[in-house]
Amino acid sequence: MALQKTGIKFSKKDFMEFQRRELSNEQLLNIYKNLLWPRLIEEKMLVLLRQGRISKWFSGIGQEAISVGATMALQQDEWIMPLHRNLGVFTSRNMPLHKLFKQWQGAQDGYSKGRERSFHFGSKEHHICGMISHLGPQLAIADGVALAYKLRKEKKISLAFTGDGGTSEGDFHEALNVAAVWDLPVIFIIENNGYGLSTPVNEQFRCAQLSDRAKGYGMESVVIDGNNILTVYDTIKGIRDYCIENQKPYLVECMTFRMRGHEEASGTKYVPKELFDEWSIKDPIKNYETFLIANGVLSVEDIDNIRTEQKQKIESELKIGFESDPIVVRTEVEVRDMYAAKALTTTLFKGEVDANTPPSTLTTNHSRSLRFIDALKEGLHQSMQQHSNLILMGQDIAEYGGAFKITEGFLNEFGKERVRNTPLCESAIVGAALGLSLEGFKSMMEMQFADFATVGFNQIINNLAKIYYRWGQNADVVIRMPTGGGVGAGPFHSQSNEAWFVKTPGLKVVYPSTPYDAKGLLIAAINDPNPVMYFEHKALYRSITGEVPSEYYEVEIGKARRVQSGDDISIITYGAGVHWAEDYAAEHTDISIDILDLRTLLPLDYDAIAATVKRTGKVLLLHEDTLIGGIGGEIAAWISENYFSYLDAPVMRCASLDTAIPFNIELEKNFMAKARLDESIEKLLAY
Ligand SMILES: Cc1ncc(C[n+]2csc(CCOP(=O)(O)OP(=O)(O)O)c2C)c(N)n1
Repeated sequence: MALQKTGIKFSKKDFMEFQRRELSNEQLLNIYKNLLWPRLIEEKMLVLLRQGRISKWFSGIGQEAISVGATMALQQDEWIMPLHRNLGVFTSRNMPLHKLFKQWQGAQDGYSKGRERSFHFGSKEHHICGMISHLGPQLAIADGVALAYKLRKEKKISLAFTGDGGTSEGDFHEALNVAAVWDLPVIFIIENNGYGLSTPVNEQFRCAQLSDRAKGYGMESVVIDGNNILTVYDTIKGIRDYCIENQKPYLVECMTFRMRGHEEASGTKYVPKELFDEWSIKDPIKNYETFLIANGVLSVEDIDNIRTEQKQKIESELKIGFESDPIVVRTEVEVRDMYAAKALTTTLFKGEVDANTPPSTLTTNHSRSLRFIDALKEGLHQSMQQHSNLILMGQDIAEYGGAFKITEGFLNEFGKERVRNTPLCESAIVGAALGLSLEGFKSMMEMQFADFATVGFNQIINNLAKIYYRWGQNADVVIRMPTGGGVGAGPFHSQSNEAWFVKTPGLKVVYPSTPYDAKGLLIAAINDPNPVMYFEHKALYRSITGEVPSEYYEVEIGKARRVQSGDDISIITYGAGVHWAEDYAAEHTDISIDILDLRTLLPLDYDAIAATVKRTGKVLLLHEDTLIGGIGGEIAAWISENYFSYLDAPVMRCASLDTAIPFNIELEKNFMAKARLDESIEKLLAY
């Protein structure tokens, strides 16, 4: 294994001394064919691009040895997280060119049904995880996959790529740190090609080599010649065995150069010409051919023949690739495919109940009064018993039991592997949760406070929410979000941020208001194969009690609950708002109020909303979230569009002030929607 110690500066003299080691001629030839294949495909793509037959191209010319060598060093069923210059990963996993080509054309029968561009797609069959444009998020997904391998004691590794530019993202730091702390078998490869788009490395970082950073994570690293296919192959193969044996991650910095522009339209004016001259001498393919000829493995004629054969194959594959039928647009399929269908087996649990059955009729036995927080805890506990593949992750959730003590005692019962403290790195943990999904695990991540979801926002919004639609991989993840104010906790421990997620197709957003729902909806969220943002109002944890069956049951996601019926006005609400509405109704028995608890904000229960509108004709939307952009506006618009003729008054909203949440309890009271509930209802009644 051609390893150098961490921190050794890369020197040019290390280039292109090929070491064949124990590789047979046949193996050397196989490596050559794999190395040449993406180059010839790319050369053809550049022609097609000029002819306007494909739309965009990110070139990996000059960097092929890294993708090809690394992929060949792994087993076929080990997950790889490639980026936009890694055509060699896709080709070395033997993905048929005609289908790749259909993908690049946006055809229905490509890998993403026309929904994704260039290299932003994956394939479960090939164990390739599709990138999102943001680059860095790929790295933490590799952590999750490696965790899955580790938990199953499989002798496998995951491998993620980053460019030099991507190493400045927080995601790089978070993913490497988590891999180190959890002793995960992951190989992180940096392709240092000198530029991040137009920005040279001396404007990106100050360390001598990017691999120097490994030391800060307590990780080993090496710098290698990324243009030498045998060095890459041999190094990654050796590191793979080493990391599996020792259960640890490794950082590999591959020195290389981007021989074309960032993407084909952007040019290379900012790159000094001498660099191209210098690096064309180090071309990975030319050099390997020279080596093969010099060692009698291939003749010049053999090489010509292989090139001709591959070019012919490209032409015949392209012919098939161009044969796609025009895309058939079906809106219902597009909308449906934002979510994975729930497998029948997961819906048929004993004790499953209809969403509108009152708690008292639910169970023949064992219903008792529990606090909201205890109901949550019970739902989570029973889910851990139900699903041996459910992993809990969050800050301080193990020995400490979590900031709100919801997982207290779980560690003793379920062990450290399944109840995992995390470093402060929300983005990496959401990414790792996704990685666990790739390997069939379920996970629940506890945000210590819903406010901190901002730090994991990209992974939630762009990866978890969209991955199923993009290439059919579901994100079987629940993120618990302790939310809401009324507890004097100030602007960053009290926000109602559910609306940020409600406008993101692909997520489900659940928000219980009673102990009964808290348990049943949490169980349903964990059974759901899609990403669920599970909001739990902190002020309800210990202030609300209610009947909760002791058995394992689901409350159906997407079904609202009629809290009480009335004829004068409707209050549509959720979370703490349900209790405000109930308190108001109890104090104003002369007003007949229909109260609807939404319970799920995405997807909304439009039938239940319509029913209450028809019943009263006067609707108030009540929520603790601030007014502008809150879900109340969305529901109001929907009612006006669809049920205008039933209305006897404008649809009204009662929400919190459009300010941050203040700390002082009097200021906070004034901020809260509840402070304006009386006047809102009076106004509505006056119509
Ligand atoms: C979060 C984010 N910021 C900016 C971009 C725009 N962008 C795409 S690729 C790129 C350069 C990446 O450089 P590097 O990581 O070195 O990879 P390379 O393109 O050189 O292979 C930039 C700035 C992006 N896609 N995502």
